[in-house]
Amino acid sequence: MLLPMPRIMGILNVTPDSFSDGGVYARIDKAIARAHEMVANGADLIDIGGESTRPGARAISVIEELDRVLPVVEALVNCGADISIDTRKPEVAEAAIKAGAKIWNDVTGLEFDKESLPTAARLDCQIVLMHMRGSPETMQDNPEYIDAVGEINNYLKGRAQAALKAGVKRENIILDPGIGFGKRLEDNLDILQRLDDFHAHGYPILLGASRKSFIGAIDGSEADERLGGSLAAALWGAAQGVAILRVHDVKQTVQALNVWRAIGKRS
Ligand code: HH2
Repeated sequence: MLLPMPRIMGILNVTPDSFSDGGVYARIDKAIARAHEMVANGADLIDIGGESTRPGARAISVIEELDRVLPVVEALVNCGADISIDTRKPEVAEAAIKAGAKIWNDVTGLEFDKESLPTAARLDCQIVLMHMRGSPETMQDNPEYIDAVGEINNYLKGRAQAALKAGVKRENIILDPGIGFGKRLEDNLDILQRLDDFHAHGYPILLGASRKSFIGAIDGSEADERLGGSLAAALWGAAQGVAILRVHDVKQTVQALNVWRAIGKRS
């Protein structure tokens, strides 16, 4: 049996808390070196983000975000992987796509700004529409669902319809249930358990479970101790047919997938 191989999206956070040392150029150099390392390790896509979406994270201006991400996008357009820009701001997405990025990854499902939908249609790039309950500032304040998978799936269907209505091409849409964004442990586990349900609308699925706090909620581990849990979630996602895995640990994820697929070939 030939098991599927999802595309690997390596995470590149160009945020001060991720790359704390040195001035701007040192930070950019470090970010670029990290991206090249991920490509050498098998990343198909590099997801560049300049604004942290951690619960309670501080929002930053368009200018500040562009200063952080644009030089990195420009330096990486020919790095051997497609560039994705992780932003909720249409101005940032537009500048990055014009600089050569191929994907707009929007954790707000194109809801953050009234210009988001028309900009997405105009840019004619791939769009990741992710589900989040509330905003990064508020999302972990007692999120509650009656049927997490059903409610998230309805939301994603609605956002895909809104995107289509605005003129986004069907083949450009990718959906993401948004692990950890306004979800309790049981909601994250339900999403993973029923990942295949998100294929109901016929769009590719992206899964971002890498190092997320639901792993720590299971075993008490800190973010830098969650490689094993991240690999378990990645293999689970691959078995459910997700198209893209968003990960920090590219090399280890590729190895896990290669071993899993080699075993699968024997049956
Ligand atoms: N998760 C994070 C950021 N962007 N985009 C998509 N499509 N799916 C995700 O699950 C997702 C995402 C949060 O993770 P990380 O980049 O590690 O942290 P931070 O936002 O604090 O930089």
